[in-house]
Amino acid sequence: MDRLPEDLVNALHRARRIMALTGAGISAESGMPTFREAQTGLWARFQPEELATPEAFERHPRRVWEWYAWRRSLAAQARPNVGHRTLVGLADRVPDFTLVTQNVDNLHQRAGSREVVELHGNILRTRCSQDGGPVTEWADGGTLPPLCPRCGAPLRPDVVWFGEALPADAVAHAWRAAEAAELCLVVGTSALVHPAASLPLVTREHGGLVVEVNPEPTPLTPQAAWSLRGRAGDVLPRLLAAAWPD
Ligand code: BV8
Repeated sequence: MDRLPEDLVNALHRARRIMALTGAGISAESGMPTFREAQTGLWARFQPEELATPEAFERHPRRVWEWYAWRRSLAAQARPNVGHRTLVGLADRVPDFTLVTQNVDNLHQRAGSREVVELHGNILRTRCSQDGGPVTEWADGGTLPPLCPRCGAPLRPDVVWFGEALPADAVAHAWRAAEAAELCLVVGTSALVHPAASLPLVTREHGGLVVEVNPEPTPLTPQAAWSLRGRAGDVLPRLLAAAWPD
């Protein structure tokens, strides 16, 4: 990634309302496999899209539960990286900053981001597959998935699977921020999953500009005013330092 565009640095410094949308790529430098990278080890033979569905949980509840237990352990071992931390620094400098993530790894919160709009839930939370309510403790009855202490139904991770609706409050919050944003900073997403992938287009429709940070081009690239070919951990700190050199 060579020099940062001057007009982008100025727009960043001047912007009063910014929305950041992050995907699995911002956690790649924390050692988290991105969602579509070939899965490793035991999980290599499965496609994430075929595991992250209600049908998979229905047919193979133990397999799906253990896949999330594996990913939860990866997330717990991972540490937020400079990309996550730079977004905390950005939030301190921009009057109205909203962080929206597709990630379920809780790394933004661990980096210090205070308000994180979680479009796809959070892998550290568990809920009852029947009443949807949160469950923080359960007996180890020897079976997997564990059973809800309230009603006996299998427990599930508090994430949004393919074919499931996103949390209405998160969607409303994200859409409001996208409409109001002067800049939508899109970091580390393949821009394939909807409705999240539509958020930058909402900013554009309302006269805002899209900035993309990704080592690869994506379907969003043609819509971006700036598409910075680089890794989040390299580009984001440089953007922050250039826009706020103090
Ligand atoms: C819904 C939680 C309706 C679980 C996830 C056709 C067209 C449009 C939509 C659809 C369609 N067919 C089906 C749909 C709907 C479907 C969808 O979008 N499918 C896609 C695949 C076409 N969407 C849904 O089902 C959604 N629900 O529509 O419901 C509805 C409405 C009302 C009532 C009932 C139903 C639900 C979608 C949510 C699914 N859950 N995650 C879990 O994590 O296990 S999505 C999953 O993908 C992850 O959350 C992930 O975040 C998300 C997006 O992936 P990315 O984050 O982009 O990650 P990816 O690996 O793809 O890319 C990484 C990127 O990082 C790459 O570009 C790479 O270049 C870059 N990168 C790598 N290293 C770095 C980097 N970038 C920067 N720095 C680096 N170092």
